[in-house]
Amino acid sequence: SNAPAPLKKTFGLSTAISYPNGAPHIGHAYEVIAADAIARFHRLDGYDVLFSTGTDEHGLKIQQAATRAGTTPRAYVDGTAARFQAMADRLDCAYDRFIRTTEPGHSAAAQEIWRRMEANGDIYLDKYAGWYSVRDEAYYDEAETRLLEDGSRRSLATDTPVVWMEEENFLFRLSAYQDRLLQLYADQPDFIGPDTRRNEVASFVRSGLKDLSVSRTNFDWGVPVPGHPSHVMYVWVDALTNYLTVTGFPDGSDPRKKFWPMDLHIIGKDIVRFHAVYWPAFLMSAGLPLPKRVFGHGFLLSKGEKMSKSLGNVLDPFELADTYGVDPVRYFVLREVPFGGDGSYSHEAIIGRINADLANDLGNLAQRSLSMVAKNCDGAVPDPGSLDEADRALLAQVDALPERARTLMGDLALHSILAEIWAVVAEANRYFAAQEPWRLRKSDPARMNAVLYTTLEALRVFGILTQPFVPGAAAKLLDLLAVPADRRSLAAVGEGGRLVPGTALAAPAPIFPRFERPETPSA
Ligand code: ME8
Repeated sequence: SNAPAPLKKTFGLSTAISYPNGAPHIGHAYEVIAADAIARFHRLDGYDVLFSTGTDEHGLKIQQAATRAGTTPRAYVDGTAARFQAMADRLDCAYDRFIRTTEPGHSAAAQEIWRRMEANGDIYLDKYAGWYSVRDEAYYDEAETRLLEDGSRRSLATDTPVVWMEEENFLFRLSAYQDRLLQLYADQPDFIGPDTRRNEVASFVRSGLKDLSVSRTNFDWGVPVPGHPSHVMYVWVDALTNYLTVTGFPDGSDPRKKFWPMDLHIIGKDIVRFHAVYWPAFLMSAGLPLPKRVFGHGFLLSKGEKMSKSLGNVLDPFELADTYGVDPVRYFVLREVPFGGDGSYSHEAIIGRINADLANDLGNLAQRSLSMVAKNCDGAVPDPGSLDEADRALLAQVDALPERARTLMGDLALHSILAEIWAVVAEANRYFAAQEPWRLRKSDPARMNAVLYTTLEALRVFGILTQPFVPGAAAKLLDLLAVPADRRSLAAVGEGGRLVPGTALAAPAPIFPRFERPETPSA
């Protein structure tokens, strides 16, 4: 018929855009992996998804890094931004858009939001003085700094060096938005997550907002302020606008316009204030809709310590992927760290997860059952005949997983989704051990077929549900089960998508090898 296809539900999400002033580290990897899992989950659940990530390339910090590297900011960021994109690719992150704030289209978006805020009367020129942290690209009050013995100062919040700076700057009337922001947090309790972050932000706003300096004149590596080319925009105005740029803003006819407002900004806990205070205030001022949710994940520590170049414990995501494999790294960070809290990486912990959860629990179950099918069922999906109580009980647990996962995804409890899938994997292992299909080959082959069929069916669902988290291994598992590409969505779980008896299966191959190398990777 000519009836138009029903409109797909949309889901737009972003990571923060990283400063490419050095090499990407495991914290950057963690964020893009988590966002990718969320994006993939929504695609599997039938949403039309826009998933953006990228690099935040302007500002004094980048300009200084380029100078130290003996090159121009442009040449510098072209090199370092490419590493961030290569990292996302290496980690199998299927972003739809990698945005660089030095793209010409992005400057147009930043200038347009500026013009709208100005037209609304929220931008004015004033003299600004304060303690400036280059690292944070932010001004602090004296009370927010501490004096060191050598006479220098540091920010109390971030422990970064600050210097006294006076500039004639444009200010944004942030103070005018205090009540509207508090109203927003009250009306939309989900706007900031997790809850602890919302409480912090709300009490910060309640304590009083001062107007925000939004232009700089002491360097020029940034987006020029419309009509005032001696000023560049404060890097956070420029950076936050990336979320609009990826939806085509200000071009109203861009097909991606439907993704604004975005459903979710995934960021780290250190930049919640920028996303939950400044960003909604800018958008309110510009008369644009607000994102639905900002979620601040925790920090990934290296053996319980903050990563730093001086401690020599900075983890290189490329090296981790080479050592352990992409899927194990993804699984580890998503399973080990409750999403929203802090977590710790260690060689021992990741090997524990690889060998127990992946190789043993899921990998062995697949290997054992598929080998039995290859040997005893002519390498084809067996005919289950009639299922008994135990078979049906396992399938009921397996089939309930998508709905559980959807609910947990609503809370962004990524670790809990994996825990629940693996609880059913454990159930499937108990079932397999209790049914002893290897004993049934001679005594009751029809029953053996039912047990193997049920086990393969459980594996099919595990394959479908683990795709967002371990896409490579899940695809391999679904290939081994000969599941067609168009039957791999959440909708294919359950009766409607059951394996078809007689379908030929390829020779089984391990999906999750054990990690055998005992030595730790070089740091
Ligand atoms: O903040 N563990 O860039 P960035 C987990 N350009 N996450 C971490 C982390 C760690 N150890 N270290 C950093 C910026 N992150 C700005 C963002 S958005 C409009 C502009 C997270 O390169 C951090 O919280 O310093 C942030 O979400 C992201 O990595 C990029 O950090």
